Amino acid sequence: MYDLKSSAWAIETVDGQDVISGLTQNPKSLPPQYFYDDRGSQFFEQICELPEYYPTRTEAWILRQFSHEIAKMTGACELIELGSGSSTKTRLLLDAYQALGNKLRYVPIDVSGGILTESACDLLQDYPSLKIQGLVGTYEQALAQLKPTSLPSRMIFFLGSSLGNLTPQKCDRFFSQILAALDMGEYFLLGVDLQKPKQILEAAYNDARGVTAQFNLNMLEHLNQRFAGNFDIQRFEHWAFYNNRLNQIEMHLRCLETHTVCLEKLDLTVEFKARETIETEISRKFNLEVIQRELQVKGFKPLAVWTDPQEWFGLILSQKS
Ligand code: AVI
Repeated sequence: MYDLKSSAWAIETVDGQDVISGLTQNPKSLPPQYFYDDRGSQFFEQICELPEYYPTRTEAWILRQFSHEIAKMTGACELIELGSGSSTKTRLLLDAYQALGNKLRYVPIDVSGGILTESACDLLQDYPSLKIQGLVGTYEQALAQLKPTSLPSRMIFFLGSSLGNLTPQKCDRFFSQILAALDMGEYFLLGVDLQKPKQILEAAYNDARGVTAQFNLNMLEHLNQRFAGNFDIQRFEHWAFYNNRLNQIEMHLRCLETHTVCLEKLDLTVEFKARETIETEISRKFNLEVIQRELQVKGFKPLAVWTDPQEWFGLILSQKS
């Protein structure tokens, strides 16, 4: 059974106030959720396949090695995935939970209805006994909608180091929302990208084929479509670097020459000077001990940590305590 609920209440409800405030502040910024229209989600899928972008394949390696251990530790669980995208890595968990011989229930949550529907249909073909209930929306909206399960427990999982795209304050709020959505003893599986040499990190966000640049620039196309805008994409370039002090990649769009942009539906006109930048994303890189301590302080009990031989990526299983 496939039940895609309430399509398209994703960013609609935000009504662009976040765009107005981001573009009228100094320095300018835009929220990263505007990357993910259907085209942006496709670019992201391509990024995940790039040789320089190690996080996806490293996390997949960890899941391939340890999903059965995770499934044994939690027992039968409803699997709830935040930011499910193409659900590729999810298959590794589904295989492990299927091997336990219990019912399989999966709740994918994503802001892009297109990719969610497509991947849910693919999964149903390969896992005939799987029950899926997709939710299109932001994490906050979806977490508030989660229902109790008929299975013994639930596990919310948040892979791909998407946590790194949240500022520390937003991360703190996000942990509170996860905690509020879970019952005592239920599980939270978190994938985080770890600190490593700057050259490796910068290469991952400046790939030779320029896919990350297209992904970044597509945010302006998305805003043009969504808010009847006239960003001239040719006048912007992709710029990404590692900030050693804050342990984060910072991704920007840099305006190459003066430009006046109107977003009609927001009744907004914005002036750009040559070389002026818009911050579109941060991608924080974590230390395993520090992040486990943060989880503990919030009210999670870390149960196990898995990593790859180079210790580039970490997976932490914790429980609401
Ligand atoms: C989704 N998120 C974890 C990616 C990251 O690495 O921060 C988004 C991304 N941005 C550029 N490349 C990938």
